[in-house]
Amino acid sequence: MPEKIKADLISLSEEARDDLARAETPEEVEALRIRYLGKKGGVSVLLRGMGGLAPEVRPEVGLVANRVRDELAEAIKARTEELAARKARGPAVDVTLPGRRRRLGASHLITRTIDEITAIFTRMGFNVAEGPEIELDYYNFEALNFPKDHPTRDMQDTLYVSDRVVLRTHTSPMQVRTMERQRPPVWVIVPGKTYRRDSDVTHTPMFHQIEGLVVDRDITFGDLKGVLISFVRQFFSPDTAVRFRPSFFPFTEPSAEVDIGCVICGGRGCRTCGQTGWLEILGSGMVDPEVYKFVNYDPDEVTGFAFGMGIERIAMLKYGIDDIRLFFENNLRFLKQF
Ligand code: 2NM
Repeated sequence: MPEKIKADLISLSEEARDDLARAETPEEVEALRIRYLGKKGGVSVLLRGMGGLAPEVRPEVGLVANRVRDELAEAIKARTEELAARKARGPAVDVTLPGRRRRLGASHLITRTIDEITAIFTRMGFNVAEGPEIELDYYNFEALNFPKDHPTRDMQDTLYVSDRVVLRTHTSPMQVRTMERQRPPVWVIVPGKTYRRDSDVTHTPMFHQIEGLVVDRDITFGDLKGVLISFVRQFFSPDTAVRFRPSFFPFTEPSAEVDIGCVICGGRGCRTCGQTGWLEILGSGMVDPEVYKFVNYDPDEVTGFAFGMGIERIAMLKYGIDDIRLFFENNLRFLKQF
């Protein structure tokens, strides 16, 4: 009989310790204290059974009961302190876990195309200039030899800020500013945002251009052809077909548009090239002597050529994109393809 009570006390003690190890809050620990050590708790109930024991074995059982009670009280105190300390430490941090990877951003296809074109021209000796998008009518039209009644000046095509101020319709005004500031030789390209009142699958009100300008003694149309053919073959491919077709711009004379063999059909004729086998990619020409008058260059001393291209258009052709608006929707599933 005493052996039975002693065994019960010991297994009660073990059960209490297991429960205690699983207790995660002070409330759970308190509930266990009441269950095992309270007036109606497990240890007290067992000790009440001592009444049935022979007087000479009672001290021996009492000794075990006291030890179990003291040890449990000690374990409860330890668990309470441990939970308090854990709470004070805050949430556990496993410093051995691998770090969280940050997703890297990437340059937009338009930015990358500008960078690529800029790199081709800087390798040929061009400098890069940037300037205001809000521009005086004087630099955007007047100094570029646009007649007062030129259709592009119409409210239909140009975004006016006031009578004298426009959102630049091309980056050429910065080339006039460059010529105002420095004497020849000038080798400059101007990338940047430009604005026109236009909106459909091939036009957006804001788009990007790169224009180039070379002015020095003895610059010829042959220099223009050499620079632009070299550019086209570096940007598209070394065997791209190139042709120069007469055109007109107010600020160049003579003027030429540059076509490349259609990158879609290889020149056989398709929807993209309108069955011609050719795609127009840029405009160019020898700077009109009239322009030099505005910047105090002497047309008898210097000659030069200039060219301009739309970045979106050239990127659409290179990457086979059929709607310009895709560049501005910021749909990552589109942008991540390139
Ligand atoms: C083009 C086509 C042809 C051009 C001319 C000038 C300047 F300032 F020198 F007169 N800048 N850009 C030019 C010439 C631009 O874009 C289609």
